[in-house]
Amino acid sequence: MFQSPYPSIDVPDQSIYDYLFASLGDDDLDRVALVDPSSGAETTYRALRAQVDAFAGALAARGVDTDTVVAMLCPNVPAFATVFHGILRLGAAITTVNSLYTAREIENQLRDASATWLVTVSPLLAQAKAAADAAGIADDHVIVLDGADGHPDLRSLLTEGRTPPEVSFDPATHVAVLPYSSGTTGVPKGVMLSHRNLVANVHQCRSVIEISPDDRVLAVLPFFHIYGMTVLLNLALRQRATLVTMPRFDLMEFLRVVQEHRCTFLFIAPPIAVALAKHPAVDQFDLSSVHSVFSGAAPLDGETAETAGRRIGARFFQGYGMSELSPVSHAIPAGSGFPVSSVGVLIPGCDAKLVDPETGAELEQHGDDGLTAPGEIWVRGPNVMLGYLNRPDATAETLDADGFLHTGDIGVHHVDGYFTIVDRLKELIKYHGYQIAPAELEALLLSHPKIQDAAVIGVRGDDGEEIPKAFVVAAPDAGLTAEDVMAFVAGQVAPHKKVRRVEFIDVVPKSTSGKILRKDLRAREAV
Ligand code: 4UW
Repeated sequence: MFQSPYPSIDVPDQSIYDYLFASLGDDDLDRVALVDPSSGAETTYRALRAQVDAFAGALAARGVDTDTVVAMLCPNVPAFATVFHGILRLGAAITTVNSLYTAREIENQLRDASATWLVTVSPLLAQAKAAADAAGIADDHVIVLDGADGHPDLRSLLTEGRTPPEVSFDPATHVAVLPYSSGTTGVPKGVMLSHRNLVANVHQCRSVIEISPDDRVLAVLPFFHIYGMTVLLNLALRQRATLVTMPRFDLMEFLRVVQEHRCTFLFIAPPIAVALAKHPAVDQFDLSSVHSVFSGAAPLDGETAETAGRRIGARFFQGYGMSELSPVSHAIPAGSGFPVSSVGVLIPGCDAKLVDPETGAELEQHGDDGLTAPGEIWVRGPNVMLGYLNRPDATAETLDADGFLHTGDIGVHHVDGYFTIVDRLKELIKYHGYQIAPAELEALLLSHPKIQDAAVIGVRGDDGEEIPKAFVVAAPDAGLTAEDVMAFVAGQVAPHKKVRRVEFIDVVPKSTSGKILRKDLRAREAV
């Protein structure tokens, strides 16, 4: 077993609200917590806490309590922090929805999570309302932050000036958030993360990812995804840094905001590292304020990161995690000198095993190259999820009796203490850091009247990025084209889930028990 090189930590026995806001000192209150570059509006920590309390009070007055699940369909705007922490303060649970989701995808999540409230913004109201109507959520439970007829809005809720009630729950067992993840297999499932999971992961990260109160942290990674949620909305706010919010990624706008707001710390996914390394526009901006860039959510090419780092004069780091780990388990510590192609060390409080997927044997010996053989990474720690919502079987397949979470990722360990991710065992596909569950696309493909069978795997696109490819068995004489298949899927899913390549085959390879033999399809791609 491998252990974190850091001393063990005591996770405070608190709600995430108390951990972030009850601990605010007098010196922190007038610091700027959030900046909205579109208006220049700033929110101090004092104002943020007051808004969180007022929002919690207004929702409590409408019956939201520790049994309520609230869905959030909202891009990165400063009010996200108010709503998110206001709901958590009441002990209600939040399920965050990808803001690019279609009505169908939103409805699925609302239903699966049993959400009875939805918070959104007016540009997303059409799909939000269609989904809410279908899931039986009435308009007075659909809050439109910037206002829409017939819906509560943020300003009116805050100006009620209510005080939130005292609530009590056990931070160790009470669900705080329900992000959705497909885990190692199947369709997306609600990942039950407790208050303790969220508090733990921030507490664990604080000594490794060194954000200071003087940092201006760019918040372009979405708050609805676990990476942005924990590292930006929780860790950066706990460190009393300033978050500069961006509702969507656009390279020119990204560069302009970094320059104008003198951002110091960037959290990115690998495609942004590629742009920083290669795009000509980067030289037209003054990015000298940036000292650190952290990449995660998908494999980062070491050379690309080094080129980008030299070009903008910043240190590049990498972290690794997954929704089920709240999400961080590994990160490169500042000053460690570990290669940026690695994911660094186990954060405090985490243990890990590397397990040979064929034999189940634990891999611990380092070879002459300083590396172990590749094995599946299993992680244990206070950040490991409670389980999947209403899915005891999937939970049991992922979380073992000793408390280890089987990540489905293949890594190696270096004798100096760092890990490198080398492959993925599970079905999951990542497009620009976002999850795609092959099982979800396969079910959708099978709903097409001219498709008899289908299987989806991740392949490398022309630019080396992972993309989903569908293998389709068409009905005889169907006259179905690859374009038809792609258009059929594109009409029903968020853009990142689009099928980007199609191959027609005679039969989908399956095991005797009917499971798709994805490795056979992968082998077919390799030749
Ligand atoms: N290299 C290769 C990586 C890497 C990776 C993740 O959508 P989820 O559930 O969660 C995430 C979390 C990303 C993240 C967490 C904490 C952190 O510090 C950081 O970087 C600073 C990023 O994406 O997807 C989880 C899956 O994404 C893949 C891997 O397959 C994992 O199981 N993944 N990070 N550095 N692959």
